[in-house]
Order: sequence, then structure tokens, then C-alpha cells
Amino acid sequence: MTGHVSADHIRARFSDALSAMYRQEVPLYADLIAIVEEVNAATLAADAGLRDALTSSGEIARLGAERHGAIRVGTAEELDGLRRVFAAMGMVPVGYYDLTVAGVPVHSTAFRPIDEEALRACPFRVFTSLLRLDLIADPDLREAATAILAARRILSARALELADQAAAAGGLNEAEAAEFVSEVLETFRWHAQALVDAETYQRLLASHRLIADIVSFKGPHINHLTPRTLDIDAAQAAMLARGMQAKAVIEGPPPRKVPILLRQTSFNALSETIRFAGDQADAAGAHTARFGEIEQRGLALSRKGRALYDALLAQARNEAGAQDEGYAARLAQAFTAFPDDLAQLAREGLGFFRYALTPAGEAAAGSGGVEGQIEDWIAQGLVQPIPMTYEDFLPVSAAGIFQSNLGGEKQRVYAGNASQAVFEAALGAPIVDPFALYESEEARARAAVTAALGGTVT
Ligand code: OOG
Ligand code: NI
Repeated sequence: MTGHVSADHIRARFSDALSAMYRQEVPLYADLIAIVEEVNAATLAADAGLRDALTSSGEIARLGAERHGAIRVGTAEELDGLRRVFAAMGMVPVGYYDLTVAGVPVHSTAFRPIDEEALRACPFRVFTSLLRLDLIADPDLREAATAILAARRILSARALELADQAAAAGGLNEAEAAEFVSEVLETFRWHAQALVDAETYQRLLASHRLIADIVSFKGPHINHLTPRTLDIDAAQAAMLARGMQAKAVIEGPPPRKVPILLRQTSFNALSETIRFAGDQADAAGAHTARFGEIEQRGLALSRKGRALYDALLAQARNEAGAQDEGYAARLAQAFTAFPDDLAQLAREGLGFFRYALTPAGEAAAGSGGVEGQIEDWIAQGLVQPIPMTYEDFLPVSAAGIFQSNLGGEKQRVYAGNASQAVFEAALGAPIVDPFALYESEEARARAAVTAALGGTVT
């Protein structure tokens, strides 16, 4: 008797538990969820076409459940433990993001589900960053940070035991899943009590605010959660109207008819009271790390589409790579070169698509099929391209989200460069290439529609 619950079930349960905990810990996040729910309801009510499209692609059912979170860890051992824990929730590391180019001393991946059904069941993912201790310039401080990290355990022995049991036995039963979720939740909890004394905290902070955040506490508290909105411009306006300190610029592409990739904005991290080790009970310090974010997701871009996106984004930035005053206008101007029509995006191979037969296509399939290939059938109205949603992150946008939460601190320059091999060695597993996932999903969809209409696979 196995009686295993699915990894999707464990992930959904964990995501719900984390959301409930974060709403309690950061009440402003609960306000953000309320804004997003209002904006999504209003957007759907005003746009029947969007409602139909989201219904036929199955997106509507997961809209409310859509969220990502982020954590930051300090050592290879911590990252390896998280990989084992996330595996039991059906999440694997996808994509490598080097943030040092943006003056942030970490590199990152996103743990997420990868199958179509798993994504539909619960798309919850966790952007996970690993500190690059080698980028702490002062050798004494580096040594101190290394020792502090070596002495802490961010995952309980029971959480790791259950994760490994799930891997060995192919799952967990209901009672084990419940215990696992509550054990892992502890890792993400906020601790107002710092591990370090005030002086060490100040030295870490002076090295980089993020280094203080990663090293000073008992665990990698969840630093934000992110619901999905259908209209990020409206949601941003609503955030400002309620007096939230929203980020000045929405990261990612400009507003468009056909949303592409990912647009994100956040409210700035809050200053929270903490206590340092060795302080008197009534002494208090402050730490700024936790925030709330919203995202709007659109079409996943092909390698060709992504290259165009990166080039246009670079055009909009000034020479220093920053988003200055004229940024929004330059961004809009630059992106006039990016087609904004679904059929054209499909025709030019800029995005990834699934395909559905239209009623005329069904009729043609039923009466012996037709000659030709998918592009012809789209033009003939027999096949409809359905955009695949982008499920990953954007390094430039992530850097912007990090920066907005560093309290206006001056951006540093790090000599470190991308080092996926180092990250994978710490992780104890290879990182999945996101493009390969979309490509194989599209190939599968092309083969299915080609088989149905009786043409040749191209
Ligand atoms: C992660 C920031 C990046 C995103 O959505 O791009 C991120 C962090 O602050 O730890 O979450
Ligand atoms: Ni985020």
C-alpha cells in the first residue's frame, strides 16, 4: 500500500501555507492580494475576448493560485538541501541568472514544475539565490560570514528525511505530506532575532545589504511573494492610490496588446524591528528585506524573439544601463520594432505556441485532412496558435527588483562573472535550460496538430 499524494498536491499545499504565513507576517502583502483580485475581476469583466482566451488555454483556473516567491541562501549545503526539498514538491531548477552584472553578489535559479499538467495544477515557483561569498572583499569578514553560515541549519533533519524518503519511495502519504509542509514552512519563517551581534550586522551591511540579509538570521525567510495580475498598469496605479511605496518603473516590456514575457513591479521593502545577539531584551535594531511584488505574464519568446527583446531593452536604457527619466518613452519607442499581433508573432517565429484546430479545422480533419503545414493552416483559418505562457524570470528585471529593495544604496560593481558550473556544483544537479522546455512542448504540439490534419511534420 503506497497511498501517495501527488507532488502537485504537496506543492499546492505548501504554496497555500506559505501565502497564509506571509499575509500574517506582512499585512501589506494581504492588501496587495486584494488589489490584484479586484483588478483581475475588473479586467475579466471588461474584456470578454481575454476571458475566452484564458478559459480555452486553461489559464483561468490557475489565475488565483499563481504566485512566486524568493529566498536567498548562503552555502552549497543549503542550496543542495533545498533542491531535495523542492524535488518532493515536483519542482526542479530551471534557468541560471547571474546578478553580479547588476551589482548584486548572488547567482540564482528558479525551482518550478515543468510539465504542462503540473504547471496547470499549481505553477508555484521559488526564485532561489546563492550568495557568492568570494565577492566579500574583506578576508576577515568573509571568514566570519563563512563560519556563521557553517554553524546554522536552515532545514530541519525531519524535512530532509521526508524529502529523501519521497525521492526513494516515489512520494509521501497524506500524513507525511502534512508534516513535510509544516517542517519546510519553518525554513521560510521570519526571525526577528538575529544570529549576529549589532557590530557584525553593521559590517555585513556595509559590505552589501543583501549579504547582511543572507548571513544574519537563522534561516532564509521568504522575502516576497507575487500574485499574478492581468493588468499590471492598473494594479500599479491602484498600489499608488492606496499609498503603497511602489517601485517607480515596471520592469520588462512596455504595455502591449499581446503581452510578452513578464512585467513586474513591487512595493519597497519594509523596515522591520529586529534584535541582535547579546543585546538587552529591550534593545532594537531594524532590517529591511521583505516586500511584495506583482507580475503579469505573457507569451514565451523563442530564442529569436528573446534576442530581439534583449536588443530593444538595451536600446531603451541609458549609457549607464539605468532607467532614467526618459526611460518609459524610450522603451515604448524601441518596442515599436516588436510585432504586436499574435498571428504575426507566430508567423515570424518570435514566440512559442501550442495549436488548436478551429471548427473549420475539425471539419477538415474529419473529412480526410488537408495538404500543407501549420503556417498554411493558420493562414487558412484551420489552426489557431495558442500562446505559451512564459514561466521563467528575466535577469535584467530581477536585478531591478533586487535594486529597488536595497534602499537606494549605490550600485556596486563586482568583477565576478556568470558561473553556472559553480552554481550547479553547489546545487548538486544540472540546471534545466528553459528554452529546451518550450521547444519540446512546441514540437509535441506541432506533431499532434499535424497528425490530426494529415500533413507532414516540419
Ligand atoms: C529576488 C529578486 C528577483 C524576480 O521576480 O525577478 C525576483 C530577490 O529579491 O531575492 O524575485
Ligand atoms: Ni520576484
